[in-house]
Amino acid sequence: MRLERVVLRRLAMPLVSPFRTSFGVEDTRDVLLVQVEGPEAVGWGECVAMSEPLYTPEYVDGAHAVIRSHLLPRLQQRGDELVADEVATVLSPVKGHQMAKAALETAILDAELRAAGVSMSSRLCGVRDRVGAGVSIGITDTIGELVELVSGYVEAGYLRVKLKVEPGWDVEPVRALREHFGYELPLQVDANASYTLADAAHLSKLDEFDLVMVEQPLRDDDITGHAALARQIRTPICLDESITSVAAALDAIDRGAAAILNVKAGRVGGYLEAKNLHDVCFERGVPVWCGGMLETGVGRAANVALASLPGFSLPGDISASDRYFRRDITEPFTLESGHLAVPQGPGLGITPDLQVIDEVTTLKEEIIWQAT
Ligand code: OSB
Ligand code: MG
Repeated sequence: MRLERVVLRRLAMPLVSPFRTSFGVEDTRDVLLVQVEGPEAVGWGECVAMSEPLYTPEYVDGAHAVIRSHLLPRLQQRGDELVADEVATVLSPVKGHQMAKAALETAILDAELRAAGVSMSSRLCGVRDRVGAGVSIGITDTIGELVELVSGYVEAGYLRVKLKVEPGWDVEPVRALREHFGYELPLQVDANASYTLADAAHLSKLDEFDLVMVEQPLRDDDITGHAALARQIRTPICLDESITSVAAALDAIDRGAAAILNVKAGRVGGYLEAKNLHDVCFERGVPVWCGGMLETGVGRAANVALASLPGFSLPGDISASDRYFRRDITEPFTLESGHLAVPQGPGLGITPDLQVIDEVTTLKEEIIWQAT
């Protein structure tokens, strides 16, 4: 793939409402957008790293720096021969930085697929033309506020609700949602690593509410703890933060630490590795679903394509654009009977709106591609 220019942009995207988790509050999404340009096509990738290193060690300023100083120079050494399939291998000497690597690989893959006229969904061997939409609900000040918020999403047609929890905000809000919405509503919780194994007895109080899963109750590096917790609670455990690679996933599955996996391309270094992760889980009969990171239309398009693979048997954190943004930087994704349509056009199948992008751009850096 011949490339001539890379544009790195930082966008400030105001969220429709602040998103609160056990690790912090976000009211503006600081997006790092990667655009690669060649004579045949332009490709886009969104880096999902957040402003602060609280969810994972990566953060957006760090991702920006590692792309500029370490990742792009390595890719440029491959010259015109560079293809998306080898991006991960070329970048593998650089440890970690999966979200930065994923954004670059996605942009190059998108350009390649656009030039070839192939959609991301077909490249990943997707089998669905629409995917089930779930919604992730941040921590609210009161239970009344929570019930009102969830009512709106249920009325909009979301197929399942994920509630962010933390010590002090768990059993009572879950009880309130079950009392209000009944047991038909698929409901799950996400702790973002805010408990310890000493909380096992407390977490077992969630068992009576018939949750689809509890996501990442313990620390990222505590696979042994998750396996021990799995023996003490009935609610299935899903891992998110812990799953940084296919190898980490197999380890967690084999040790009984995870019954379900949240697949996020940014966390494992790209959509091609995310597909590999899906494939090993599918082979083993481990259900997976597509996680989200408050993406704009660029990242959302890629997530929807990923979720079209056959093993994504549970609704993902794939919401309509208006769940997060009043105005998206692509044509908005909308909810139709609880689903989002899988883009069918070449590459990501969306068209970034340069005028809207310019309006929210806080920093723009152009790099001439020099095949060294
Ligand atoms: O843990 O899944 C998570 C958002 C940012 C960082 C981590 C997580 C999340 C979400 C939101 O839960 C998912 C979404 O709707 O994009
Ligand atoms: Mg999570």
